[in-house]
Amino acid sequence: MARTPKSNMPSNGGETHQVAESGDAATVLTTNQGIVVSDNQNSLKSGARGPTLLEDFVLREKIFHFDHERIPERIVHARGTGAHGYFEATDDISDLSKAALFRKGERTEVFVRFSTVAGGAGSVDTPRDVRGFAVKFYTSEGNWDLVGNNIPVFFIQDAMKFPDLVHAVKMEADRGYPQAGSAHDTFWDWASLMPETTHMLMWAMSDRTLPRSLRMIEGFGVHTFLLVNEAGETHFVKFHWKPKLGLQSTIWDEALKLQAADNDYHRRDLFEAIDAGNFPEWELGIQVFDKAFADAQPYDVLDATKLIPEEDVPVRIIGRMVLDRNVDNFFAETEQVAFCPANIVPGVDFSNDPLLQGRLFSYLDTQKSRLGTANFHQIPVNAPRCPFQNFQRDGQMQMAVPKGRANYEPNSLAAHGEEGGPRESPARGFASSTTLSGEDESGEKLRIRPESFADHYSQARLFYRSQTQSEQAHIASSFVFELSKVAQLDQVPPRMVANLRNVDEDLAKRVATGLGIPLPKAAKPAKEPVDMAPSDALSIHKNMKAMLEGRAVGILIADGTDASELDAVIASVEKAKGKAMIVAPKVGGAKLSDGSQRKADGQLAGSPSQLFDAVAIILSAEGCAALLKEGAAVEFAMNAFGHLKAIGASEAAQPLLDKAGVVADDGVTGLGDAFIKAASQRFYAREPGLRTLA
Ligand code: HDD
Repeated sequence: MARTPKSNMPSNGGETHQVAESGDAATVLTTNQGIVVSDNQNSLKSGARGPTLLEDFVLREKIFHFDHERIPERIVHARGTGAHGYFEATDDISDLSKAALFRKGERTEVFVRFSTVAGGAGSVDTPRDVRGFAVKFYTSEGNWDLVGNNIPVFFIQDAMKFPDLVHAVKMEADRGYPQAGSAHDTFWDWASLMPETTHMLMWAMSDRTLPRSLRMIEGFGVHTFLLVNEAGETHFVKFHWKPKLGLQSTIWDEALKLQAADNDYHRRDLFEAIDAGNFPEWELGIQVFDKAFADAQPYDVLDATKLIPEEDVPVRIIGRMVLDRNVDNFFAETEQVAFCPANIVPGVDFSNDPLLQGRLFSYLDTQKSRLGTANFHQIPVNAPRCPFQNFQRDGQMQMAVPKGRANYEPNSLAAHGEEGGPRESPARGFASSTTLSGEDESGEKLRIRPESFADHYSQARLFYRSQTQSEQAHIASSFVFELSKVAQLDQVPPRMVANLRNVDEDLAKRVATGLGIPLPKAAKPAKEPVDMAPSDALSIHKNMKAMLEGRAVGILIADGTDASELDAVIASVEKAKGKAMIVAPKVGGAKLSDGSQRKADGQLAGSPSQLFDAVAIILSAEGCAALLKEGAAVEFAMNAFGHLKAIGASEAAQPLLDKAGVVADDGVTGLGDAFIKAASQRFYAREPGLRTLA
């Protein structure tokens, strides 16, 4: 019994058929072979209640394709989010690099993917974790991938140790947990046995790993690279991304509560900002230095566990990057984008950093396994925007259709009037320049770590001593938190604290006291640490910008809220370029003092204050009385206070503040200008009165 459903006519299952309005080939649903589908609801059966027929190619194709939708997730950095944009060179560095993308005024299309490291693709956005910051520049001379992190150093010095690091930090092999976090036995067992991780651990235990927004993180190329100019002269270089919105992190309790409030906090924040036209922006900076400088340092510039203090080599800004377009399809673009540090353009080159050298192999290899074919470079998000051609042929999922017989060279096919294919260009081609970098490139074959990599503590100490008191307390407390999760309390934490004694005696004592263990003997360092001059660039607190731009203010209202007070707060938040979000007990909104109904952006139960940078609580006496009975309202104020945020409140809201334990300080204000000023910052001085930090 054939059925020909009409537009939106319910089928026998009560379902809706949405039928193409016209026969236009572009709007009708088809199979992958282009056959128009007449019914996308019912499989082909022998009789209305009979068995489904194998002949049903529409069903088979649909299920077959669905069965193969997932591809292996990235072994690390599986959870990420991406966006398109452009890079614009703003300074002339032709004396340093011949790369076309650095020509002043040149605009280059980019794709950026931010990620967490340890968690799976379905994990949350806000664990304590390093953030990946990978940029693909589609330059006119080919693709350059700068695959960095939001931390300028790394856990290990040699790529040989990468699988061990990743095995130790990811969920434990036998039990499959914990997901997306380093606070467990195997990570700290490994890390405490690897003193070279100490500097990176200081960063990982700091608030750098708890960013408020991906728009508020720095990015670093980590390794020392080379810049090469037209004359073939080389300089060492480190790359830095500096966010226009300044640095901002959450605090630990807030990050934990964010995991409950919004698993997608960072990707939503990035997507919505771009969608609203508030395009995130970073400056690209370089630290350039020569061999004489490198040789004079107490550390080795080829060691990825070391940074170069900005006070020693200032960061020179040479361009800006703007992310101005969200992806159209998450899988096609963000999931399939394939970064390879080996993708490099003339004018930039690799150094002999042994971690970088290992990465040059690893990424190409992983893309083949993840994307299934050596032709992954043809996927639109990966394909260069400049012409590319060679004699590589065939392979799975070959999309190009090369013409003619020229799939080898040398050939003389052109002499017979045939297409001879492309040829190498010594003048324009990439020529490795490492012989000019002054590094050791000859000698015996050795499996050895250079002596110059032996100091594992001086820069960890530099980092710790460059932090504010509040930041130091956060670092000490994170060590205590993470090591408290380790089951072998008598083994691993003492070993870790023994390492920390080489960093800073006070830090080691705080961690030991916080854990309630005796202070162990200091570990014997491979090389005695030295004191370096503290660097302000390493502190988040010294690099925050007091601004509402890019930040959100949550405004709690209820029935009876004064309409003019509410409108005034919204107007002043928006004037300061912040985002005002109304929260009410019901998403339909509240009936204001003037009788009007004001819709809410979020329902109180689902919009806790951790989602916002500051809160305003605008209530009438009756509204406040009603909210005193709502746990979520009390927590709204309590957590905003606990997370060191500004709270601007109407007078009638005072009983709610009292119940929430909010006490007066600089961050607790009325609703006027004082609130807007306070809302642009956090109140770290409040914290010692609120919780015990190590
Ligand atoms: Fe890596 C992914 C950053 C060391 C092997 N890495 C990956 C991504 C970032 C980084 C941002 C995600 C890229 C994306 O969004 O698709 N990795 C780093 C940094 C490192 C580093 C800054 C040290 C300075 N990585 C490193 C080493 C190895 C790898 C030493 C192996 C020897 N990394 C990989 C990988 C991944 C990866 C397994 C997983 C998915 C991918 O490559 O595409 O190949």
